[in-house]
Formats: sequence, structure tokens, C-alpha cells
Amino acid sequence: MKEQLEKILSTAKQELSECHDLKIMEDLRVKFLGKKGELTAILKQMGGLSAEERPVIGQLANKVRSEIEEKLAEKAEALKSEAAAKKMAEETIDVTLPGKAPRPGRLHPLTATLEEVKEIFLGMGFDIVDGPEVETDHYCFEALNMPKHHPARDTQDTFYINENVVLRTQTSSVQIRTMEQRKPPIRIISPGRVYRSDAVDATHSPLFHQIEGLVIDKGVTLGDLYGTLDLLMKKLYGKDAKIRLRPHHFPYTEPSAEVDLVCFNCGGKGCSMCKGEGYVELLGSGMVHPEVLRGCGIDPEVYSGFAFGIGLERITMGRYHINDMRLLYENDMRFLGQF
Ligand code: 2NL
Repeated sequence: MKEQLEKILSTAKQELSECHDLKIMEDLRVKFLGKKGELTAILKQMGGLSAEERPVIGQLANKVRSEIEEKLAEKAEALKSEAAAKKMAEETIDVTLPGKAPRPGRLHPLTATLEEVKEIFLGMGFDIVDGPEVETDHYCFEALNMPKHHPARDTQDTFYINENVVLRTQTSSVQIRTMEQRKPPIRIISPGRVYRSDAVDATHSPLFHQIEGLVIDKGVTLGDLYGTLDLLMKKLYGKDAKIRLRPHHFPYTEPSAEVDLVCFNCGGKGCSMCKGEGYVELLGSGMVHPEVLRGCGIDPEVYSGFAFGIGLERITMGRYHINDMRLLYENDMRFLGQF
């Protein structure tokens, strides 16, 4: 029995020294010291010993138990600090590595252009006025000299909520509302969303953005219109930007003019970009029609004024050389990140 006990001790020491895992160590504890373990098995046989042998073997068994316990405790300590050291090594952070750069957002090209246009007009003493996108037939068409069945309505066919209520086709409706509410002098721009029943292609969208401008005062002339738009384009496209007014027709202005920009690609000689014209069409404008003024309670014998309507998409595409309007609405960061 003495030999058996010594054998248990030496095997336990041997196996523990080879153990590198807390789980296996627990198994060893059970194997040697557990209720069904090897040491317990020996102790159970002690009944058969003589009175002289019993205390000697009992003492030895206790010694073996406490020695194994001691070894187990030592091993547990060693394994714990080993695991802690491993964790420390694995989780080390290298503070000299480059950090993750924050990705700052930026303005959408349409927003950036709109902000600039607003600044330019604020600098010229204009107010910025907002209004409803869902409009009555009156403010969208009737008050602009386009009675029902007027052919000009066809070119801006829109979305009808009902017979009398539409999604606005231009922000002129805001200008009409302002003329009804304020007395001249009036200097405003009205930027906002407008809607037309157009199919989507590279230059059309059923929803786009317009910036309309209106100036009403005594003695306002076409020269004021030219000067205002010339300054706007020089600020937006650079000091060499040149515009021309080309006669046109709108029911709400008389005379009316389309405003062209000298082609920034060829300087007016004619190239593929301007289709040989030397100019690119930018916006529509004119002197506010006397009937429109009268309808808003402004006497056209005393006051005159000019108005214009700019497509925000068109001038943005011109500035950034974007050739397809759809790119502005797709929110593809690979595209937007370039501006
Ligand atoms: C275009 C360009 C334009 C106006 C808008 C306007 C507003 C009032 C009175 C008279 Cl309240 N005119 N705005 C003038 C000329 C052109 O828009 O291409 N429209 C189809």
C-alpha cells in the first residue's frame, strides 16, 4: 500500500508537470483526489490493515494528498499567469500605428451651388422667399397669364392633385404670392423644388430645382436684368463669363429673353460641347408682363420689373462639367466624393 501511495504521488507530479491547460488540470484533480479517485480507493482499503500499519499509512496518505493539493495550487497559479501573459501579448495596441481618419461629409453639388447663388443675391440686397410646392391652378398658371387651355401650359404639363390643385411647375407662384403681400420695391429670389410631367433622361427629371428671381421698382429696365445676371454668372463661372440675351416668348414676361452663356469650352467659336453654337442656353427671363403686375395689385404705369427662372441642375452641371442629370440624384458616393 505504501508503494501504491508513492506511485500515486509520483504519477500525479509527473502528469501535472506535463499539463498546460486548466481543464485538464481539473480532470487530474478528479482522477487523483476525487470521490472516485485513486487516493480514495486506497483509503477505502485501510480497514484491512493492522493497528500498527494504519496510522503509518494514514499519515502517508495525508501527506500524499496535501502534496498533490499543493502541486495543483502551484499549477493553477502558473496556468493563470501564463494565460494572463498571453492575453496581454495578444491585446497589445501599437500606439504608433496611424489612426483611422474621420471622413468629413461635404455639400451635395446642388446644395453647394444653391448656397453660392443665395450668397450672391443676398449680397445684392435680395430676400430669399419660400412657398408651397402644392399650389392652386391660380398661382401656378392663371396669375401668370396662362388661363386654362393656354398652349404654354402644355410645355410644362404637371401632376394634378385635382382639377384645381397641382404640383408647382415653377416657383413663380412664390413670386406672385409675394407681390400680393408686399409693396414695391421688391427684390427676391425663390429657390425650391418644382415638378413637370417629364420622362427621366440625361437632361430631364420630373422633379428638379429652380431659382426664380423678381425685382419690382420704379424705372427697372432690361439693362438691370442684364447687369444682375451678368454679375451672377461672373461670380459663378469666373470673371471671363459672358452672357447674351436672345429674344424669346413667355406668357408672363414682355419682352422675354433666353439667357445664353458664351461656351466655356470654345469661348464662342463653336465646338462639340455647344453643338457649334458658341453659346449654351442657361435660363429664361424677361420684363414682368403688365397683366401679371396688375393682377397682383401693382400699377404697371408706375412700376416695372424683371424676372428670371434658373434651373439649379443646369447651372450645377455646367459648373462641374456633369453630363448626366441622373448622377445628381443617385447618391453614389464614388460620384459625389469628387466635388
Ligand atoms: C423658364 C424660365 C422664367 C419667369 C420665369 C416670372 C415670374 C413672375 C412674373 C414673370 Cl411672378 N416671370 N418668372 C420669367 C421668365 C422666365 O422661367 O424657362 N420658364 C419656362
